[in-house]
Amino acid sequence: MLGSMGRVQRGPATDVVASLREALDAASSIAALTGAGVSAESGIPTFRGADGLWRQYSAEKLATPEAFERDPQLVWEWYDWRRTLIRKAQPNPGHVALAELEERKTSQGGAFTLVTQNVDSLHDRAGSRKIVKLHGDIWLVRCVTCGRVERNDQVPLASLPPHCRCGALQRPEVVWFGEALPSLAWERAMEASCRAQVFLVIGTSARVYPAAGLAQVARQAGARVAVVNPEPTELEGLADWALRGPSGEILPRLL
Ligand code: BJW
Ligand code: ZN
Repeated sequence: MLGSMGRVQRGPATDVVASLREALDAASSIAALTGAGVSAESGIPTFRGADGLWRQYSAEKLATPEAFERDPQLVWEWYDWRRTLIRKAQPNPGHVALAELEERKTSQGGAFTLVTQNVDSLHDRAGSRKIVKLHGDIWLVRCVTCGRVERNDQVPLASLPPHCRCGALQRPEVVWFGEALPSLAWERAMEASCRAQVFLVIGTSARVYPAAGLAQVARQAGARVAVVNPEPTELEGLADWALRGPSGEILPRLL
């Protein structure tokens, strides 16, 4: 696209970015909701994009308790494959910019909460501190019988599916469709959304609830909302800023 001055303009206009940057600087409380898109530039496939299929299965078919009951081996193979990709991946400039924004805001005495739907831990690795994980953590496993949760960093898994020391099957410690979100994480996400003056929605299709509803919660509590996504999403309608483009390019421009 050719900008008004005849130079090449990529991504959102400079004045839109500048206006959001000013709002972020002025805010004493910021919350961000991230989704799979924030890790796309690290080489991790999103759920609903063209690259979201694994073998012939859609994520919607695999990320359910029913799929796991029917075929734990298949579901674990999918997680094993994703764990392998995630292990090789590095946080991208989008993850790093969010960690820097938090560092800057908290050093000024403000609040910054990162609410993520991602299970990949790339925000942790980029240095974010206050992270609320709504959909669990791919490096944790839980026994389906005794409930014991432990970390399992093995890639690829030596035993597929993995078993607990009690002998029962383990599952990934993540939230599947039809399952409740961890209640403490949900409380913290609601609190941060209600308190935020600026609410960032980054790299999510905003189709999965209740996470997608947080933007509405924030908006109703008085926050201004910014959406960062290369594609239009439903949330753009309630957004004060819509920044079309990849988060790895846009978020560093907000600093
Ligand atoms: C880029 C980019 C770049 C590309 N830069 N961007 C209300 C209405 C309708 C339905 C429901 C409702 N409330 C509940 C439901 C049911 C259901 C639901 O929402 N269904 C809808 C799909 C219709 N929700 C649930 O079941 C939830 N539980 C629940 O409601 O429980 C109720 C209950 C209460 C009490 C007791 C019991 C039950 C649970 C939802 C769990 C979702 N789990 C998954 C798997 C997690 C584990 C794992 O990772 O394996 O979470 S599914 C999957 O979707 C994953 C994601 O976190 C989630 C969201 O996806 P995300 O992140 O938005 O990814 P994509 O692929 O959709 O989008 C990527 C975006 O990035 C795109 O927009 C791209 O354009 C963009 N992008 N490149 C920036 N470079
Ligand atoms: Zn057990």
